[in-house]
Amino acid sequence: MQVVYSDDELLHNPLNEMTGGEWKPYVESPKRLVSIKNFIDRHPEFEVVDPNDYSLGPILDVHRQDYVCFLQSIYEEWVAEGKPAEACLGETFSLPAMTGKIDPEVVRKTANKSASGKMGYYTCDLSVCFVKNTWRATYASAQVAISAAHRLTEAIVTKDKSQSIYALCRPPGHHSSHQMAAGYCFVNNAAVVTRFLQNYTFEDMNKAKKPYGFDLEAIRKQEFSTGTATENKKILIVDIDYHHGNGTQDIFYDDSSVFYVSLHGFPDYPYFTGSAEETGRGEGIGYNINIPLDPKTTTDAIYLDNLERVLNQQSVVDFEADVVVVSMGLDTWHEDPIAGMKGLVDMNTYRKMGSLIKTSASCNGRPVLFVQEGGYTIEKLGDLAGSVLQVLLFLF
Ligand code: OKP
Ligand code: ZN
Repeated sequence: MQVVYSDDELLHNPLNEMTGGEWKPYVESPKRLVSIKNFIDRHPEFEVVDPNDYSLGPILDVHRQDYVCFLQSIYEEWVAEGKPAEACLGETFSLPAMTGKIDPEVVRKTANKSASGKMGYYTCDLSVCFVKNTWRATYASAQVAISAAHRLTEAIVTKDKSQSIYALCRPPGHHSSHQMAAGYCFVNNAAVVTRFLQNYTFEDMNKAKKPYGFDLEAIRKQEFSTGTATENKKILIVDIDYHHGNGTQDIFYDDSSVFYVSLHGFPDYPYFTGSAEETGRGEGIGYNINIPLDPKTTTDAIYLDNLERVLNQQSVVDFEADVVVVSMGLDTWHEDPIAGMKGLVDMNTYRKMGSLIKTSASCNGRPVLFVQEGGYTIEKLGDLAGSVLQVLLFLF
């Protein structure tokens, strides 16, 4: 199995985050990725490949342009205002201003007048701390995911037998929405690949491809390509991260061409989404399934039973996805320092998750793109990822 990875992803390394009222060491550390990469390097079934560079185009198919400019420049502006270099975090949040009384464009303009205003406008918690290279790592993480989508498309077009691939992404993405950074996430990698697969033909992808090399000035001036695909591919997103992927849900909430399914600890971060009542809106009604699980009582068997049921549920099967995107968080494991289901104690459960993703009626025979999300038991992450992917290593 190919694994797309870039060293640039390690460059985002904030010191601290504010969590549960306490200033704590940043949990989403580069060590997470180093640990998974070490595991991958020890196992010859995996082949590590470099990303290409597809420009800002595919990122801008999901995220607002003013938000992407914010991601690129906020750290420099923050420091230029004389604020502490190691604590680029929100101070106020714009929600109270967004009650519909003030024109949202006026709120946006006011917020954009200061670095703190921007932080409050474009973030919604205290886990998205910016450092000098946050954008560099975020851009790399997105290019890793897009490169994996391109390679998967190549495997589909050439009828290669291994139609699954692993995008070793960091920072993660599923809490980030069109114009919001949250939960360690800045760009929603799973959403970006979903739109990339839908909007780009294989020829578009080949045209966009150039060697990856981060150059901020060049990126700022980038002329980006856009896709020309006409038939809308259907993408099933299966989010097995412990946390609800509020960003991914939000991005596709009105969309019947993307089916979002999430199993997550509930109630827990992000605390205001993830209920089973959230089923989509407009055209998207019925294309969003949340399975909230009690972290105290969910066991290996309960988790697998829920995953099996939803992946064999009629509406998901009838959707007939062209590609499955798995938001692969590894933080359901009972030992996870910030998450974890108490009763998820058997490593075999992760092998069975992979096996369900391979064999269930909704995914069977379909190409699968694994996108790395959370997971914080640093030493265990390789084993957990390897277990999920094990069944997919030699298939199709
Ligand atoms: C990102 B991903 C818990 C604090 C939680 C943010 C969690 C973001 C998780 N006490 N802070 O989905 O793994
Ligand atoms: Zn998570």
